[in-house]
Amino acid sequence: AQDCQVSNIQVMQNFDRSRYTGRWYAVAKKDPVGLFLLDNVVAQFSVDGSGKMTATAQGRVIILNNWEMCANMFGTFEDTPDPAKFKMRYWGAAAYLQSGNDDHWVIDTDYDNYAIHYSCREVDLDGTCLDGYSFIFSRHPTGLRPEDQKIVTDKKKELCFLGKYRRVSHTGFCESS
Ligand code: DAO
Repeated sequence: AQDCQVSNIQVMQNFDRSRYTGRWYAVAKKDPVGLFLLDNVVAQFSVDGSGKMTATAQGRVIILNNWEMCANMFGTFEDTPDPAKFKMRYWGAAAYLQSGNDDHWVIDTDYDNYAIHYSCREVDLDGTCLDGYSFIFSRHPTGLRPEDQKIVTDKKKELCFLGKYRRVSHTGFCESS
């Protein structure tokens, strides 16, 4: 069931943002054009007093050609009519880090083990995604459980990103800096 039309992508049904809160480790990533977060990517989602979703994220980045650092990022999420589709405004703790406004869709999650995120930054004239990125998240720093791998592979295929992901390693880089 994949025609690669961004408008036909199925997202998580009845997404429950409060069950989604807490720490998620990125275990795989499909990069956008001009990739930013390289590895050691950990996101922490929260729901504030008014029910709005927010997040912080860390990850190793290389800026100004050759300067390696751990980026501290912040995101706020604007709700849309679909509970699993958000508009994410994001920025860095330092002005030279990337900032922007991206779609942020939760494609699938069991809340306790895995989550699949998707963002298309640019839809092509034919309705497919020209520039997008996607994170596969795990609650476990060690990676996905074997029983979640088939679900994730099937979803990668539905997103038309199968074969475009790379593994995101966790070396402790952002714990020491
Ligand atoms: O890494 O190439 C990239 C694109 C990612 C941009 C978004 C980073 C900031 C996210 C903040 C909180 C969200 C999970």
